[in-house]
Amino acid sequence: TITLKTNDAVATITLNRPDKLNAFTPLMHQELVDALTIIEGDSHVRAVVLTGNGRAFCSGQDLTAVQTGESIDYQALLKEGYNPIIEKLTGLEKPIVTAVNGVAAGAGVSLALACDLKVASDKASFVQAFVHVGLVPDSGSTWFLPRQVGLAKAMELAMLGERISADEALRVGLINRVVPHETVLDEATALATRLAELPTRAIGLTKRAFYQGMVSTLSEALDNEAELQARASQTYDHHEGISAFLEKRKPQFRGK
Ligand code: LHQ
Repeated sequence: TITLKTNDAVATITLNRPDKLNAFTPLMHQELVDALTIIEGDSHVRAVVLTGNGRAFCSGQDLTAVQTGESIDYQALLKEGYNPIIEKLTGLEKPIVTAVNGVAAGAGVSLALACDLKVASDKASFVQAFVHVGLVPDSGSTWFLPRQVGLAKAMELAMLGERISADEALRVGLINRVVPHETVLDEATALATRLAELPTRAIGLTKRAFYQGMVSTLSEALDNEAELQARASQTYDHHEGISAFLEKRKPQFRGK
């Protein structure tokens, strides 16, 4: 249900159920977590691209698999199926770029929101579809949305469930870039390749610092920064960055 390909320092995960608009199944949950675990343990991988095969990015939960809320334990489905993916994406100390190649709906939007940089095709669209099936936003959407677009817009997107274009998503701050449809994977891969050449340990720690900072006081954030900076200071790339600056040459970062 997914593919994982690694090319030099960039790993690409592709959701691969195009006939179902890449809707989630329990197998896909497991395969995504497994792929992210492999990426986590592979020190050669320094950046990740996440995209979808076919005309959609991800249509959220496969609705053909859920008839009614009575027969399936939704709490367990979220805690065991969806939440570990979101925790893995946000906890991975490597930058993740998503190439939103088409429509993202429901938990498919949450999936994109849990990535660090979001590049969307000009044909992509975003819909907080949960309300249309009588559900609350899940898989992190209640956390990400108000933080990324502000509470007023988050309420509107979630309560009305209107499908918004990539341009509108860019305007409200949901994504980073909109590119011509045919180029979306290339653009995201180029961005991931660029990130992979940067000090990716520091970038991973930056990601950690931001996520911790979102739920901490300023004093806690300051303490946390000091702790993470101590770790960053131990990296090869920090020393390389300083040396290159003083020697007036281009740094050669290694991601360690
Ligand atoms: C689908 C799906 C789909 C199956 C399109 N499943 N077949 C939920 C439940 C429980 C616990 C945990 O959490 C969750 C989280 C969630 O994600 S809830 C939200 C689930 N997702 C949705 O409600 C989105 C449903 N889909 C749509 O609204 C539309 O299909 C979108 C906006 C994604 C795309 O619209 P169109 O581009 O007009 O395509 P379409 O509607 O014609 O769909 C094409 C086919 O894909 C169609 O099948 P068919 O056999 O007629 O060609 C759809 O039935 C199928 N499909 N999404 N999620």
